[in-house]
Amino acid sequence: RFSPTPEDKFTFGLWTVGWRGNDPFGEATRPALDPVESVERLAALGAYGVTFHDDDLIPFGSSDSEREAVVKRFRTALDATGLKVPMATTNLFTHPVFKDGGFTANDRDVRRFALRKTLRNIDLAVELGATTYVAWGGREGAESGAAKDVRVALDRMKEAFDLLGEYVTRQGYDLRFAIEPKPNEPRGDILLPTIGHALAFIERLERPELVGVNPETGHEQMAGLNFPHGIAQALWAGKLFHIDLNGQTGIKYDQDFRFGAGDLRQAFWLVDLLETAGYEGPRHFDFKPVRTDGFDGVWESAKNCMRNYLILKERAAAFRADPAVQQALKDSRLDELEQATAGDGLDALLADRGAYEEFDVTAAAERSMAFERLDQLAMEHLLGV
Ligand code: GLT
Ligand code: MN
Ligand code: MN
Ligand code: MN
Repeated sequence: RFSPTPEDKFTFGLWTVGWRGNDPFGEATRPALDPVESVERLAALGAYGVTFHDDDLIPFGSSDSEREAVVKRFRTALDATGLKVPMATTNLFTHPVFKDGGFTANDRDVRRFALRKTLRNIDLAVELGATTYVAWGGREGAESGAAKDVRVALDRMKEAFDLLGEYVTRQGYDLRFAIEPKPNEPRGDILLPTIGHALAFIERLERPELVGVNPETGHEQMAGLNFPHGIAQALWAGKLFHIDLNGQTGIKYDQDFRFGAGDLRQAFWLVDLLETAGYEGPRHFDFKPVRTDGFDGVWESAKNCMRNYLILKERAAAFRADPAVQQALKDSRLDELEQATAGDGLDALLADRGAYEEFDVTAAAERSMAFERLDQLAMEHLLGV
């Protein structure tokens, strides 16, 4: 029970289990992990796939022959374990050259390098079978006002995504992009800080159909936002191309806890949403195993990201199946929300005296919404009572 299989479509970034525990105040607490070992262990735990930044797999600055050897060894591990690579991404944040960003760095030569680095890894991503390419612009931003002309930087950001879209179209690749929003950290303020900002940006691109979002639990919560609500809007817009699941407790530094830690209620509603809304993409974990632990904690937390998802999936399904819940949903008139407000048309609405002139506002205001009972039922299902 609660043991995953590849059908559950759980995936992990190589950089998650491979995080060595270095933070702004301290050095690494764990040695480096061989990507091949990560592939083998994640497969043994029941994962479906792995994802990677170019530099997670191929150390920055490797020669072409070194690159080839690394990729060959990685591919052999994938073939042996059956793990898939549904997504890949570019590291445009670690090397000092990206200190002012990649696609929106003030320096034009840095922007051209960032694009070439991305295009190069897109070729590899497609070769390995990826259909989603994530773009997290962690260094795209500023610490001070005059340092970045945000409107112009957005022009450069658009230029980058338009070029990437042109490239995959020309190559005939089956690959879509997913922008990952984050409000801050490592920059003081990052461009495209929330799901909403990213969705609005995408509509200005040359090929908006090629670009969606990859929201991360903790990133929206760092902005004080409700993650399931953001995911619901991304689904509503047809833009949930990918998702980064983890844990966060409120507005503070990016905690990247394992999924299920942090805001447990939002995790419950998120799983309920993903499992009922027809989201078919990978359930991708982007977390950092706490730096206090050794590799025991790394594999324990990787296992438990999946276990917690499956527990919440069971709890959410039990909530939806409970006749008392179904009655409570009716009492709270969720079924009425599904009815069009003026399916009879604008003229009928204007002619309907009951809608305004004769509307009993006092009686309507007195109707209880009965939300407290509904939420207590949810909580009891979540707690397994
Ligand atoms: C980095 C970041 C994550 C992004 C990854 C993709 S890398 O660890 O903190 O949220 O998803 O670039
Ligand atoms: Mn992420
Ligand atoms: Mn994060
Ligand atoms: Mn992260």
